[in-house]
Amino acid sequence: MENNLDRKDVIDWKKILLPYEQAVSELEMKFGNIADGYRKMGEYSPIEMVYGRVKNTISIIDKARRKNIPISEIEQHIEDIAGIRIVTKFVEDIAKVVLLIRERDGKDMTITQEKDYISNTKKSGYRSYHVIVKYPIYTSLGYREIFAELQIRTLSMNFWATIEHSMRYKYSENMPEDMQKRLKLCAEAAYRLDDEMAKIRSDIIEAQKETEIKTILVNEILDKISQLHSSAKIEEAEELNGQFFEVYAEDNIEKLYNFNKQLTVLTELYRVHKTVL
Ligand code: 0O2
Repeated sequence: MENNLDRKDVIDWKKILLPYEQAVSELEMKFGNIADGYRKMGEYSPIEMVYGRVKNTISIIDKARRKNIPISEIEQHIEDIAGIRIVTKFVEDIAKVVLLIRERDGKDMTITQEKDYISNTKKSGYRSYHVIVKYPIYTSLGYREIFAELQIRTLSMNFWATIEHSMRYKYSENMPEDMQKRLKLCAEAAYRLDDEMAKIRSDIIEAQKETEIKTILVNEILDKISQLHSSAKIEEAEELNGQFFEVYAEDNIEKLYNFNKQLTVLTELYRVHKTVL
């Protein structure tokens, strides 16, 4: 197999990897922003977290050897040099994330392949949904189109894959059978965890939504009180601050909502009063 790697060719890895590094950082930001958008609207986000990595040179060389790919052709044939992990809480959210990606097809990325390792769990126990895209990128080196692999999986699938990956790395191709069996058992436990969580999904989402709405309300209230304070309505602001803590202690979202409404009217009144004077 070694004859596939022309050992005389000196590869400028920095130059090869630069567009992938930039693509990973752009894609992390794009999907991270979607999650932030949901949260800012007080809505449940199907995306829990996003992180990416550029495959390291050792993994690229090993994969090229495994697949008989000449190093000069890695960019055309290795599709996961840029990898983005989009992690969800629940299995059900994976389909929603895939839809979000499909909506972008032909816009800022082009889907070339989808691999469903959730319906078709790998022999190792690996579960994840992969979408391979072509991603256009403008770097200091000019315009390029590169492959990126978006791996969508739950927290539980991600936990298992991360541990299994480090074991695979440790043992290279020769993982002891006993370890393989134990990892399979862990994969089954991860599957059961996803299954149990799915049953209480709606309760969890409801609780999370309430927390997000409460955070938005509290931020708005504190913002209005601080605006009053900085516009010299010191006594009024202090009085309202005290009232806020009383309402907050009651742990009743309806009351917080009404307090915020009253505060909006009050700040508006003070604003009009100030303008008239
Ligand atoms: P790394 O170190 O993460 O970069 P194919 O020709 O499609 O069969 P390919 O290109 O390897 O083979 O695609 P596949 O099987 O979809 O794997 C792509 C990536 O998915 C892997 O990259 C892993 O990141 C992840 N993956 C696939 N199978 C497993 C598994 O059994 N366990 C874990 N932990 N991850 C897996 P690399 O290059 O293998 O590894």
